[in-house]
Amino acid sequence: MASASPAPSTTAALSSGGPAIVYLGLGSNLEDPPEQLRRALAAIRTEISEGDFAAAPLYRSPPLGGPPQPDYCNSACRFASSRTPQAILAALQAIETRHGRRRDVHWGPRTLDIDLLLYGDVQLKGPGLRVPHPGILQREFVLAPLLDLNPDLADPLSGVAYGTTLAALRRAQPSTLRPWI
Ligand code: A4P
Ligand code: MG
Repeated sequence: MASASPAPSTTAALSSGGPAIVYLGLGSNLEDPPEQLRRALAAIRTEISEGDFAAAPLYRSPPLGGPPQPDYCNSACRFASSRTPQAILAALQAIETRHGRRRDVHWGPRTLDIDLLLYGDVQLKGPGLRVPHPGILQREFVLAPLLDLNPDLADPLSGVAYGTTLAALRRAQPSTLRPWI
């Protein structure tokens, strides 16, 4: 499902006044996780993306935090959008709800979780929406698919390349990420 086209520059997208380049992270560990992600990626492509859509491969990773629960299927996608970050979050939550998402246990098992990881270089610190998503820097299952989509991506706050962050994470602890087969 990955696209061969080069990743557009987030800076160029916003400074030109055009659509923002948006990156999302997806996760599922209930009710056929890879199928949940494939259906969600198709819905994002047809309902939200306005172009330049690309999806990363599917990965398997052990659950980070929360109660004992099955392994996760994780991935990420990228697209251009002229919607606001808030409107994108609302559209993502509608897709999650259609996939039977329930919010009863924090970090509990879920049919589908879609996080807004990056919206160009924009920084938001509201109670209902934080961008860049605060979990990016600590999570191999987020960083690896992000870098599949664009190996040159850097943290908008610090300017540090995500590739450097991922390499440091993997030096600190062995990789637990596997292709989803
Ligand atoms: N919210 C704020 N900023 C954002 C954003 N950038 N994107 C708010 C999406 N949502 C954002 O999210 C709770 C609230 O966060 C939303 O109402 C929204 O307004 P949620 O999806 O309802 O609940 P959650 O996912 O349980 O909480 P949270 O804190 O978002 O958890 P994460 O960070 O999504 O982590 N282990 C593995 N291996 N793979 C995983 O995918 N995921 C989690 C959940 C834990 N462990 C995991 C994985
Ligand atoms: Mg979430």
